[in-house]
Amino acid sequence: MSLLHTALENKKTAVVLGHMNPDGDCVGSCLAVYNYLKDCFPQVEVTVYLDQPAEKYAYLNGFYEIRTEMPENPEADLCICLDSGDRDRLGDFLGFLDQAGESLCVDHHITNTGYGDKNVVDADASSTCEVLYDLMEEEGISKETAECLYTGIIHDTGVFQYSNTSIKTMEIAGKLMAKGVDFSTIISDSFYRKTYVQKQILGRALLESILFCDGKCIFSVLRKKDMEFYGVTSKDMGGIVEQLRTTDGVECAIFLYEKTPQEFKVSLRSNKQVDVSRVASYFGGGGHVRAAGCTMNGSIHDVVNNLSKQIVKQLGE
Ligand SMILES: [Mn+2]
Repeated sequence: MSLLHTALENKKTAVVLGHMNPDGDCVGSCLAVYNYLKDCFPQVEVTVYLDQPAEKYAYLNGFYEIRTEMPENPEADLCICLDSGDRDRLGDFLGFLDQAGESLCVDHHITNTGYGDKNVVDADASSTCEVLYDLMEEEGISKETAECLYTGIIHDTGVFQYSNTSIKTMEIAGKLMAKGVDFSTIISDSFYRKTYVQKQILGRALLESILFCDGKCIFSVLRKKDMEFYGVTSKDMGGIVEQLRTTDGVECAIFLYEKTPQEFKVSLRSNKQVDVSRVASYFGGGGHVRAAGCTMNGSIHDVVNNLSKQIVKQLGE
């Protein structure tokens, strides 16, 4: 029996938590567990608590059952924490972790601190959904659960593109396809589809991008006044840095947006050579080898200058 099944033994209530600003893997894994428990453990009362996820995930069964407010008395026999590397990532719902009788953490972040009573962390897995698949019994996975798992996998792999995609990832995706998931629609509507203003700011970011370092690096920035003009928030910035990264000849892409005057959120991507997690951690951030981020202060000129110094250092190695 898997740790998920043993953790549910003799439990009457379970809460499912993810991380702040939930992404596709977070929403997908939380609702996968929700659907799986509803089907296979009907005696357990299960509730998902998350910050309001994006409407584009509304096709996932259980989306409208997600609770977004912390109750006064956070209590549960079992607290299942998903896709969250440490306690603080649980955000407003952290209180459940200490109140619950028992906790189970399922994750794929290499930095996971093992904060659960039981932890299933596989840093080689593409996504938390991939880890979850192994904890579930094949016969118990409905089409609805499969749609949730498939969504998490495509979001964390960039539709099977990033280097975290393994043979096993593809095998699991194949098994989920066999459950009848509408993969074309899921990929198109939840991953590639953007709102009109998201397309507009993407276009603007590309139009105003600047190549430097003999075309090996590219950067673009969105200022607060531009974000206000288009009526966009940080949530609308997804995918812009990826579009910069795939520019012909580019090794390293930088995308900045202004959070407050002179304070920038920095996203970094690289293709083969630069370890952007080293660059990001130098400035107090973190992430993965090919995708990382940090927050920096100063003028745009200073921020890009400081970043490029660290990048150029690695390009010369
Ligand atoms: Mn994930």
